[in-house]
Amino acid sequence: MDKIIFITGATSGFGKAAAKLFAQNGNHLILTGRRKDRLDRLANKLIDKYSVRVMPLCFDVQDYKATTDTIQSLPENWKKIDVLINNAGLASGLNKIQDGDIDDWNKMIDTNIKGLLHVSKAVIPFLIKRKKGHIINIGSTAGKEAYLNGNVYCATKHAVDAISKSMRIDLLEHGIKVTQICPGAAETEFSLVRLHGDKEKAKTVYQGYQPMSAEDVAQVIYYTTTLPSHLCINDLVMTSLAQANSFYYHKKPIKKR
Ligand code: NDP
Ligand code: 8X3
Repeated sequence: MDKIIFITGATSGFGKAAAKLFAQNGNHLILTGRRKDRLDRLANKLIDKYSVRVMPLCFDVQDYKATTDTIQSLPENWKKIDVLINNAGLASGLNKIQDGDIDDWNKMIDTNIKGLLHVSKAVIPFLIKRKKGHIINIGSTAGKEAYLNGNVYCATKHAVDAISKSMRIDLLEHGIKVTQICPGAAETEFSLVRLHGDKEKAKTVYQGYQPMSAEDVAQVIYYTTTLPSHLCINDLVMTSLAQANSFYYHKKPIKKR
C-alpha cells in the first residue's frame, strides 16, 4: 500500500493489468511504454478511479540515453521507487534459425536483454540508496526450455533467467529482493506482435485450451510484493492448467470450418 511501483511496458498486457491492480490497492505508479496516447489514457483513468498518483514516462527501453535521461529527470519524490517491474518485451518472428530476420533478432535482444539492463541500471542506485526495494523481472517458460522456432526469443529469456539469478546475488548485501516470474502462454498482444500483426494467426495460438489472461499474471506479480520483508520469491513459473511447460499442452482438437 502506498508504495511507488515502476512498471515498464504498461500500455498493454501484463504491464497494463498490473498497473490497474497496484492502483486498485492504493499504490502510486510510474508507467512506461512507447505509445504515449495509451500511457496518458491509462494514467488519467487510474488517477480518476483510484485517486493515486501516476507518472507516465514515454521512452524506448532500447535507447540507453533516452532511458537513462528520462529516469534521471524524475522529481526526487518519484525516485523513492519500491518496486521495479521489468516487463517490457516482445517476440518478433517465429522462424527456424536459418530463416531468421536480423531486424527481428536485434529488436528482441535490444528490448528483452539490453532494455531490461538499461532500466535496471538507472533504477538500482535509487534502491541501493534506500537499502530496500524489489525488482521483478518478467522471464518466460521460454527462458526455461528452448522450443522449435523460438531460438532468439528463447535466448533472450534464458538471458533474463541468468540476469535475474545474478542480480539476486549482487543485490543481496543491499537488502533488495529480486524475483523472476516466468509465465507460459497468456493471451495479450504478444502473439500479434510476434506474428507481425497477423490477427487470424495470432488467435490460433490460444485455440483449444484456456490460456492465462494478463490479469492472471498481474495477480501473481502483485502477490510476490505482498510477502513479509524477510521473504523473497526468487523464481516462479506459472502456466494455465492446460500447459505443463514449453512443450506440453493439453489442447482440444480444433474444428475446421
Ligand atoms: P504485450 O505485447 O501485450 O505488451 C508488451 C509491452 O511491452 C507493451 O506495453 C509495449 O509497449 C512494451 N514494449 C515493447 N517493446 C518496448 C520498447 N522497445 N520500449 C518500451 N516498451 C516496450 O505483451 P505481454 O504483456 O504478453 O508481454 C509482457 C512481457 O511478458 C514481455 O517481456 C513478454 O516477453 C513476456 N511474456 C509474455 C508471455 C505471453 O504469453 N503473453 C508469456 C511469458 C512472458 P509499447 O509498444 O507501447 O512500447
Ligand atoms: C511467451 C510464452 O511460449 O510463446 O514467452 O514462449 S511462449
